[in-house]
Amino acid sequence: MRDVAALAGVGLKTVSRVVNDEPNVSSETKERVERAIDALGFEPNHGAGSLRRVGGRTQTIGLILDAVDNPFSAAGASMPGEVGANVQKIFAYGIRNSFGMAVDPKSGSLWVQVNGDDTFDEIERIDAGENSGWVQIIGPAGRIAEFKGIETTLGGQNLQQLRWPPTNLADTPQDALSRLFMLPGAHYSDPAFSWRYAVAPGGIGFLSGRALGPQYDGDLFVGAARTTLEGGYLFHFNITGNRQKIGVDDARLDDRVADNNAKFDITESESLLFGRNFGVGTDVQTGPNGNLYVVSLDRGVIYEVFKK
Ligand SMILES: [Ca+2]
Ligand SMILES: [Ca+2]
Ligand SMILES: [Ca+2]
Repeated sequence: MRDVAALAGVGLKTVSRVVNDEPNVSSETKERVERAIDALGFEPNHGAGSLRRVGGRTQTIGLILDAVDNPFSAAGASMPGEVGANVQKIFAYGIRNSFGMAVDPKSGSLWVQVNGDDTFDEIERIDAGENSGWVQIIGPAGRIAEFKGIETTLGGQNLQQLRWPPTNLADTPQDALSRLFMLPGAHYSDPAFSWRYAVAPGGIGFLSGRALGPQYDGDLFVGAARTTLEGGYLFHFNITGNRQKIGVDDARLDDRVADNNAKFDITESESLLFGRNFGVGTDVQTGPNGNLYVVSLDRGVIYEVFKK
């Protein structure tokens, strides 16, 4: 409003009179103010203006917040410079290596796939402010001993880098949880599903609609990043009615962990197998006709999955 007054060469009160269509303003002055309003793109805030006119009491509490959808807005604001600005952009962290991300069409929740090194690939529903645990934890926190046990004995006995060997991992869930770097506003949660030994999931996507039958509406499909298991599997997951968790049919998956016996072993994932020989599935989408489409990177094709 000050800028409008300056440009029009009038006082604030005059601008206010024009904005509120009050008398005692010459048509020439009114026109000048209106031109300045147009030039500056000024939009009067009548709510704010009314505060003064009703004697300062509206029975309304004003609250000034920045970026309420950002879980680390306050944490970032307390840190200097670019560090703070970047922290304010974080939605979730502690996520190791993800090739797949999808939004649940029924709930709006974000789901991701996480690749471990040799152990505990994950499927996760990611909330604002989540710390998924890497490097201290992957898979359920209660399985920390298996994570450490396998990574310290299998293959290169490392976590695909040399700075931080798996011998550094905690020995108990409590110790692992206490070591997590928690920004103010962060929380840890276990994955919705994981595999004890890596099966290298790839692209993920939800089927939206009943084109494949009502039983598949809203279900999650997971492609493979490697062709070792079933020539590139397509796994299928039911989501629970409240859209928060994965539903299972196999009692061995009640713990939401496929306890397979080696990398790329199907043990405990048999009930999830929906298709095979999709190659490296980098994307899974519902098409305009409601069918399921899978992008195969190594085959250079897009597969359409439809009901016969
Ligand atoms: Ca995790
Ligand atoms: Ca390893
Ligand atoms: Ca299990």
